[in-house]
Amino acid sequence: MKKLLLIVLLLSVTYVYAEDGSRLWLRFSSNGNAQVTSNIKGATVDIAIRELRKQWIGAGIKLNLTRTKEVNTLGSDGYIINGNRQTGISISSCSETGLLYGAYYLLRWQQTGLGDEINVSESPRYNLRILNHWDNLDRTVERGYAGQSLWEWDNLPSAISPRYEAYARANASIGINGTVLNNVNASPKILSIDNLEKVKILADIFRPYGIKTYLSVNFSSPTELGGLSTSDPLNKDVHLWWKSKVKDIYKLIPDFGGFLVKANSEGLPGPQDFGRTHADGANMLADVLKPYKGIVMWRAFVYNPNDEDRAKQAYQEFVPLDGQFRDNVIIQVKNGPVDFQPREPFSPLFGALKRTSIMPEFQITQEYLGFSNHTAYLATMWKECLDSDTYQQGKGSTVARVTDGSIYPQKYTAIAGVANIGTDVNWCGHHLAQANWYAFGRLAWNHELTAEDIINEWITLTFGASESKANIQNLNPILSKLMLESREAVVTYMMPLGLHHIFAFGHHYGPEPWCDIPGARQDWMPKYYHKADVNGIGFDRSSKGSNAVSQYHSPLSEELDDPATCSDNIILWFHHLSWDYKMKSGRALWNELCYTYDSGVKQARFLQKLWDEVEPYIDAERFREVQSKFKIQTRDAVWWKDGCLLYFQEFSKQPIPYNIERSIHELDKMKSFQMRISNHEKADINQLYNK
Ligand code: GCW
Repeated sequence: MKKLLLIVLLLSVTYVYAEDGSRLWLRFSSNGNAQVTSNIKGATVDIAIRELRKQWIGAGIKLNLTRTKEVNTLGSDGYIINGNRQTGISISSCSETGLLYGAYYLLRWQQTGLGDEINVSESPRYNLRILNHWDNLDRTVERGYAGQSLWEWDNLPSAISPRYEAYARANASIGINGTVLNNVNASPKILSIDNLEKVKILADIFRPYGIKTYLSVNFSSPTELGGLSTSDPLNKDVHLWWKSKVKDIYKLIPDFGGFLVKANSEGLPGPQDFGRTHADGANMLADVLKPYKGIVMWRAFVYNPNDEDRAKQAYQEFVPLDGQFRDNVIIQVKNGPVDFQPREPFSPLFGALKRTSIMPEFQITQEYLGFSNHTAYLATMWKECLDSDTYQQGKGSTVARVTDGSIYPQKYTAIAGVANIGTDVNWCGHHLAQANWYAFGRLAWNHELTAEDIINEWITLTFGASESKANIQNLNPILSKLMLESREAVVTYMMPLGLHHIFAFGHHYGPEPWCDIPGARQDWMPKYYHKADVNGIGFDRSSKGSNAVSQYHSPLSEELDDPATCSDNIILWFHHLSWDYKMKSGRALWNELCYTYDSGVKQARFLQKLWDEVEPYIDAERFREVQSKFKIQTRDAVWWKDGCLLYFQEFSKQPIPYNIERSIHELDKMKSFQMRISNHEKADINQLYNK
């Protein structure tokens, strides 16, 4: 009996200290001993007090949380913190949420060890910082690689998973203040009363953490759910149906955030089915939400299988509607004009819509960046987009500034990230992918932070608590180098020189530049994008081709139009170049392509080596799990290089330079190989390589 007890005890100790990644970056000490007081009471400030009491180290130190109108200028989420670690610190804000954000700032500050004096004043760049979950009611997650959906629809509203609150806390700690619970490919059923009662429970849990709940809606809901004969936005009954639905929602969730809508895109219904415009559709919903201060996030991800270059279509569709949207409509625009490729130029809609609110949409889940197998720290990619100059109102009109209200007045400013979260114990399917959730929140709060600032902070918070200071000092430079170079490595072996969308049809994991499905939509086929032929490769979007360059403002349009000035890392996005075209390096294009793929493989190996270097400085569990992911990533990089080079060689008809690595695969075998990965599964690597 004693033995058994001992075993149970040992097991529970191991369990408590197992580094399974479930605690994310929230590893503050739990020996708090400060005195925390506040001049107000409330559910949100109570969380701030609880967090600080539990985690702020400083016996006898007073921490004071004050709600005061004096800091109104910082907006409702902003705060001021000042004081001294030794003598006492005060946080002031005009709202409870501001106090909660201040508390998390303080805990981060304690953890990252920045000295004794504190004197900061913070307010977010975007008012609405929102996660989009592509979660379905059956708990599958579209493009999700971290298990099932967190939302247990079958058990709600009665059974409540402790993960709901943990999720809210993690988001609040990085300033995320909104969540769209369900997939933009929305089932009308989400709006049934039964489901809304479940949504209410989640909203109630998220509310004290400052998080508003939103839903994606299907534009045909009046027909599909309500039984009406039409969903025409200008039809009176349709309007009344939405009005009463919205009333029901606000009865249950008085601070409901609003709707996200994917309409007339990839087969989903929308106002154009009734001869109406996107503005007609969005405004009808905006009008019914307005009395409750709800908003509509209307996606600009639209393209049709016609002769027009897919990359141009969203701009063509939305620019003529500029100025026609209500002030509670925000057009949600993916960072690039095609679809979350590892590198895209920014969408030309940024800055071009001058009288319409617009918000960036980033993809945190790695649909086109190796799922949860590859390491790709995405803050570098998002910064590339946010810092891009649109020139729309002169030099310095960056994507960040044309969306955050600095240049154009917007009633609401917002930013969205497609979540990479699921039921996996470590939340994201890969320990290092947690950094992307973290980075999205931090950039949404302050897009001026650098990718490097954010990763250093994340490393200290995520690996710091369980390790000694000395370890963190050793770990930080290696891991931060790895993370900062990781996305470029993925770009280099997946889409060198701007080659894009050559992913395998269906799952978007591996390469399939040869893919040809008779009768399939051409703009879903890799050949539509790479256009390889005996003369050369690349999509001609110059003024001699589709002229997509003309959608960018001068001088960028001219820069992109000329291959001599267009950056090499995106050159085949904008140009079809001959195989012997002389690149800026002096090499012919074919050789450059070979060298670039090869350097992608080398970069993947380098990341793998860097990871092995961190072994002495982190726990064995996370080390091993990530190490095995790097094996997969490196094998995949070789697969990309071999598959693409051997295939494109059929067109270039030139040898692969001898000083790059020999291929280890046969093209015919690669071509006949069908990767059987469904959207909802992780890539099964045995399927990939053992065939
Ligand atoms: O990239 C495509 C994805 C779809 C997704 C769509 C979108 C939710 O492959 O799975 O659907 O984008 O953003 O609407």
